[in-house]
Amino acid sequence: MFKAVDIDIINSKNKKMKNELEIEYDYLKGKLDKKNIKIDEVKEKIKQFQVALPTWGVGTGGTRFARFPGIGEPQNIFEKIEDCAVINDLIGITQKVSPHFPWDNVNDFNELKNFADSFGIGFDVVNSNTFQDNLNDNLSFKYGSLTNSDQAIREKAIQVNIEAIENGKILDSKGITVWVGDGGNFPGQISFSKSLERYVSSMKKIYDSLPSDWTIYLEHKPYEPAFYSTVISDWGTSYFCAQELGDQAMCLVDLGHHLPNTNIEMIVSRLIDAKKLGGFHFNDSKFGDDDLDSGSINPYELFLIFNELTSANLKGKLKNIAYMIDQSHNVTDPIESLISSADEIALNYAKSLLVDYEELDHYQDNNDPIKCMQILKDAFKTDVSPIISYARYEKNNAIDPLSVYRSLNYKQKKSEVRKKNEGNSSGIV
Ligand SMILES: [Mn+2]
Repeated sequence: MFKAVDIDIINSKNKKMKNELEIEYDYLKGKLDKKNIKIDEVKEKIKQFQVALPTWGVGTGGTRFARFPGIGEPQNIFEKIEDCAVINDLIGITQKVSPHFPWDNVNDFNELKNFADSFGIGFDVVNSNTFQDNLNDNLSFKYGSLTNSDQAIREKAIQVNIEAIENGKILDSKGITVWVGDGGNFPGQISFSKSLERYVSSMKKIYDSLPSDWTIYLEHKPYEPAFYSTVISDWGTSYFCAQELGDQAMCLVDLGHHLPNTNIEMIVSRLIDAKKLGGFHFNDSKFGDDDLDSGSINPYELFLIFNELTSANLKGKLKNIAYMIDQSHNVTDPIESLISSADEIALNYAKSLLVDYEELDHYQDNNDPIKCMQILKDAFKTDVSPIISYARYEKNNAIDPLSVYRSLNYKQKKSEVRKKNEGNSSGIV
């Protein structure tokens, strides 16, 4: 910790802001006291909350039309770790990164682990990529990977996943997320039935390679890159496959992987009751898998998702949920987007902790929709930012991380030492 950002800079900025923060915190404490909510307990939960950063998220993203590289962009996994460490030194709730293989492949994974350790950064769930071709052979993923009609190509896709697990073991990861872009662009192009059967059969081979303390996360998505049908298109298919695989297989909900207006919070509840909710990819969207910053479009949806999680947690129904950000930052400095997104996620988690679930239960059972709606709205409308800022202050992180980050002139300095990325091709990384 505090190798990427000088702690003296954080402390001196905090010193100037502390009085104002205490006034705001005490004011909120007074308001919450009246509702019998103990502000310090909420703050302690926020201090323990963690959400993982995606290594691909610190590079400038792009659309399928173009990419506009930023200055001082990280060019390899080591530089990505450095950027993630800047974020974590400032906000303290992002101690782990989630790598993507083979994008983040290195020759020596022990060296990578030691490097990350020196920044106080650990490794969360690993991700496998079989949605593009990475090796110069004739086995292409153009027509699918784990579900390809050619067994040799399926075996190659399985191998990519097994290698990701092997890399993750050295990095002390405890899970792998599998998302496949497999599907069809035309009616009749693929057999729905055969492709699902091949998926399950391929996944069973990957599942058999899992260490006993690992989880495999299945990520669904309705469309893109395939635009007519996708093999793991929705939570129902994901749940079916996770059941087929066994106890170590769980479903992962990427907020952007749903059609517009889908009730994602209800899907969350269903998966909790089915004991198959494993993790999240946080982002926001307006139309599709837009990969916009968490809470930037529909913060109320984010709150309602945490509302389901917190309510289930109080009933003892929740365990080991892997929280991760999965966004593409096309027009912002990715570091700024990730600071703001992690903040938004923590804010909405904190708001869910203000809900009196016994009271909500009471009004639900007594068919009082207005009171039910108001209970949730009251929590959502409460400005809990002093809690988040105070939690950061007590962990020696920045009260106002964005202003500290901007004062560092970090990307400008990095642009003088990092190799310039001339690439402006499309694609997410
Ligand atoms: Mn995702």
